[in-house]
Amino acid sequence: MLRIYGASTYNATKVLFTAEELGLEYEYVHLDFAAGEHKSKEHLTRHPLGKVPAIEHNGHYLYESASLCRYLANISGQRLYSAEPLRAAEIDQMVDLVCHHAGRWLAVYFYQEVVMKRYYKKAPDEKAIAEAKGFLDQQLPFLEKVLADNPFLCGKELTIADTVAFPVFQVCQSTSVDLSPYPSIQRWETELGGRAAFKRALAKMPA
Ligand SMILES: N[C@@H](CCC(=O)N[C@@H](CS)C(=O)NCC(=O)O)C(=O)O
Repeated sequence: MLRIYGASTYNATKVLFTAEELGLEYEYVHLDFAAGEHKSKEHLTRHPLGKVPAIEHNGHYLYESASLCRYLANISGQRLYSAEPLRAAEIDQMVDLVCHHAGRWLAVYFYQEVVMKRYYKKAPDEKAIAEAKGFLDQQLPFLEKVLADNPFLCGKELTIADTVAFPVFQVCQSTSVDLSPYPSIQRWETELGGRAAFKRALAKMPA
């Protein structure tokens, strides 16, 4: 039995998108952040920091979105991943690159321009956005080159690098991040956003 605990956030979307691409059967449990369900005693047994996403699989609890996507791919015969060490390392390095570099700076835009405004009624911190822009100006040209050469982040096939990377790009569509200099990233975004699995993942979560 697989259960995915989430909320309407891009980290939870990564796991639902991956599960949907893999065609896994699972139950989705939506936690109400406003009611503090993610900090409840029950949820702290699933995730020690009281965050989402987390999963329960055959009585075991696991957390951290990219690790969860890799685990789901592994229990599905490595679809979206690989049993071959070098290929797996190539996919892992792209997952890490998007989580720790480009994705991290995109998340600053989302936090400053959407979360601060919508939930805290505060103006964005322009210094934080300028810092994020500086790093993205260095990092997005690399992803543009990768996606100009191949349809997906790790070549010709969709992998967990794409399902982990895309949700943060998608939420940044409602920020001032300017992807117009990056036509291949935009082409990739359109392709992933149109996938039936991504639409099914989004449909699981309240807007
Ligand atoms: N690195 C973690 C980040 C998890 C995370 O920060 N989740 C946020 C939502 S995107 C959360 O649960 N925030 C609630 C809180 O920290 O109280 C992952 O990728 O799973």
